[in-house]
Amino acid sequence: MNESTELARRLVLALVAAGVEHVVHCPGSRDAPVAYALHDAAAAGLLSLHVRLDERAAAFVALGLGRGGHPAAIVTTSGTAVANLHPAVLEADAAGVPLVVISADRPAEMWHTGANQTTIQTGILGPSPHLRTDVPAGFPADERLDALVLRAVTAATGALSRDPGPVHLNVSFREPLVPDDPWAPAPPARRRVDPARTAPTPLVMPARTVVVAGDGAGPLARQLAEEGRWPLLAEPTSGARAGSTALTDYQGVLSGRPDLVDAVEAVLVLGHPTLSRPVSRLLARPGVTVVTDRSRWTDVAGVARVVAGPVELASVHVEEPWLRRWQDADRPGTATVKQQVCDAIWQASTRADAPLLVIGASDVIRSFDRHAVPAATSPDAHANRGLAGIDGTVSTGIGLALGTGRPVRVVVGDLTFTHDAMALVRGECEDDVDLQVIVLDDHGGAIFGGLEHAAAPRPVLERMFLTPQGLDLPSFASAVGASCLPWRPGLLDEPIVGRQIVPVELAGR
Ligand SMILES: Cc1ncc(C[n+]2csc(CCOP(=O)(O)OP(=O)(O)O)c2C)c(N)n1
Ligand SMILES: [Mg+2]
Repeated sequence: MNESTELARRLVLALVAAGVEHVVHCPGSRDAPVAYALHDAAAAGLLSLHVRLDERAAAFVALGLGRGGHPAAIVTTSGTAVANLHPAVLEADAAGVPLVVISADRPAEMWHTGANQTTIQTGILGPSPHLRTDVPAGFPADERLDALVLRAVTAATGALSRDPGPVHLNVSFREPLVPDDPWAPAPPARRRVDPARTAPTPLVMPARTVVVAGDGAGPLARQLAEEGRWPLLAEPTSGARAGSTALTDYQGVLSGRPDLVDAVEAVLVLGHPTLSRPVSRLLARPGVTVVTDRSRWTDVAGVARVVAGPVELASVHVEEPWLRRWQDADRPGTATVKQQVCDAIWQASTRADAPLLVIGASDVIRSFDRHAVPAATSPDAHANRGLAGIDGTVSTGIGLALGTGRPVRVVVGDLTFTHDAMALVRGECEDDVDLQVIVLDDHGGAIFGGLEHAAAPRPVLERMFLTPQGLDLPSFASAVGASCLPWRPGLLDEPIVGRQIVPVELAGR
């Protein structure tokens, strides 16, 4: 067997052994040894393979797989292909999502020679990868490679470090790049590192506490708020915006009722809150306790006491009127059409067997945050809040659908959609996904019209900030083979079949 084929086959088996069940592959020549090995491994039922043309979108597909609990690897050829992974790698780092990057490279003797498609790929993804290494051509294709891959996957999942994120193996292949024999691999024995276990830390909090649940906080935030009978200020993708203590327009309460804010004795923070300035001000006060399961936490003002999760309340002194005062103050104003649509989508997403929800950055997630009324259960809602980019959102939804096998509803603004629209192209050999993209079209970046830039002269605001793109959504849908459905609330009760674009025309001009 030739050297590159041997290395690629062992690499693929090592990924499977370490628990990687999904691989996203982008075509090229230098990564051909891995392409053949992946194809054979998928044919043998060892992994699910997804092939995508555009590395930038592909990396967000892999990120979406990781978000849905299916840590994925992405394999690319050399050159600019690798640099296209950078946005998703940054998001994976900031949001703590496992992502295993494998870039193919030419052997070191060809670096700095002007050889085709050859650049310096060592460190090309900057400081983001939690483990990064070169795997030179001729690296022993034995248990030493298995161990390296296990280390990389363990670093990606954060099983030991509590710091999940991206890792990068830059693997060089020497020609020949084509296998000279067929391969029918058997499943390798699973190797995994058991996660560290921690007993719950007892937590003592005063009666007048409020709980802030940012992105990814999880159900513990809701549980603590309900045990302590504390108001719960939960973002849409916290996984905690539900139950008897969750408020709807907590931003409105924080801005409009300084008496309540002044009475706060302590703030308990879980997850990564980013959506509102009133919450940022609350988190800059004394008495903030952050509970974190990761080795990172959110404390922009630098004032917080930090407690490693999980936690349990040591003793609870309930002061029932405290919660009631907040609930009485929670009176969302009249909703805009965008906000009404968001609340309708939210309610539909709380039903049993509802599609998974992906929420785009910008004004869209803030519309959910102001107006989505908490129900008995929280939707399974995701957003790329690590860096709050408007890129890769459709691809993230596709990855979630591929990993979970469930339909996904993506709700985005018009610019966020346009940024990642080509992700809706389906390769002719690839499985389709059940993915509905609801595009809240207000002709540009409405968020800027609500910021200080609204004061700019209209032509400046329009050209430099709003930047309407005028994408013709029905024509685009037909160009990529998706269906285009007119918006109506009843649509939310119907099953999602195939790729669908649902334009919602909003007054924006
Ligand atoms: C990759 C990236 N580029 C630029 C930005 C800056 N940005 C934030 S919101 C926004 C406009 C988004 O507009 P749209 O998706 O239509 O949402 P809307 O605010 O209109 O609801 C831009 C350009 C960003 N967050 N991410
Ligand atoms: Mg918009």
